[in-house]
Amino acid sequence: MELSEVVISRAIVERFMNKLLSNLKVDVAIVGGGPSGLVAAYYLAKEGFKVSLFERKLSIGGGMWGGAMLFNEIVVQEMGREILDEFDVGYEKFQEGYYTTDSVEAVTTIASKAVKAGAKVFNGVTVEDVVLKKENGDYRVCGLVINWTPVEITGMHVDPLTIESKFVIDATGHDAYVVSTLQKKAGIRLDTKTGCVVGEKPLWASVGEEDTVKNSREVYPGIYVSGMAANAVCGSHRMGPVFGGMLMSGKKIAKEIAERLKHNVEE
Ligand code: 48F
Repeated sequence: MELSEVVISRAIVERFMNKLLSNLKVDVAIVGGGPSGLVAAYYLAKEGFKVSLFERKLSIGGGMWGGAMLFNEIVVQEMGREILDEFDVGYEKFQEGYYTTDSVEAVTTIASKAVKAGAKVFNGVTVEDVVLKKENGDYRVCGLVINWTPVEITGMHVDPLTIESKFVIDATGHDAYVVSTLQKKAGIRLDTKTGCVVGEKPLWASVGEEDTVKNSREVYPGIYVSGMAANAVCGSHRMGPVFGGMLMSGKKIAKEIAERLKHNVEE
């Protein structure tokens, strides 16, 4: 069969446009495709909610690919083992309470489960801002402002598009980009001890890991933080190449958001 270049191009353009059009209004818009964002995407999509995930880079997986110092193995402590089991990620016991997994297997398996569960991933897309509106007298985050990453990198003056969502998750890692931008631009008070982004503390694995799950929550109406962004926003420690907390943080907020979506957002 003689292949038609026009058909190939039309197939891509039409399919992508349909995907984008059907994701302009979603239940949950997730920013960042690291471990916490991908796990949250999986659990929410599995419950039947409409979930889209926006990732600045071409690849999803965030900080998992490189293990530690490019040694591509990651450690998951007892806390996160249930996620490895649920996602069917192969792992080995190193010693009591410590498990290791090949980081490439972890990323590809977790990402595949999230996508197969129905989450739509838009890669090469940078979230530059949120949509903030007054609803019933109170401000609430109602969506995302997105643009192509090459537009951001080249600094071209090109206006963005917007996504409407019932909830946003900032899963952008150490920078906590979305919540930091919201706080700076809107001058609002976050639900943190200072009302602002408190900032990340130096490395302490145990405390950082426990806190990343505790801190994964709604920090302003309509916007949740997860993973390392949760500790950056709420002021706790980084934890280095141990991933149980990241995985469990995604599961925790997915459960909370799912409950709220089931019982109507405003409760
Ligand atoms: O950093 P990242 O892996 O986030 P995480 O889920 O996990 C943190 C761990 O990888 C590691 C750690 C382990 O204990 O501390 O650091 O908290 O993934 C964040 C993703 O968000 C993307 C970024 O490219 C990365 O893939 N991202 C960041 N800012 C934006 C963004 C943005 N403005 N728009 C879209 N994607």
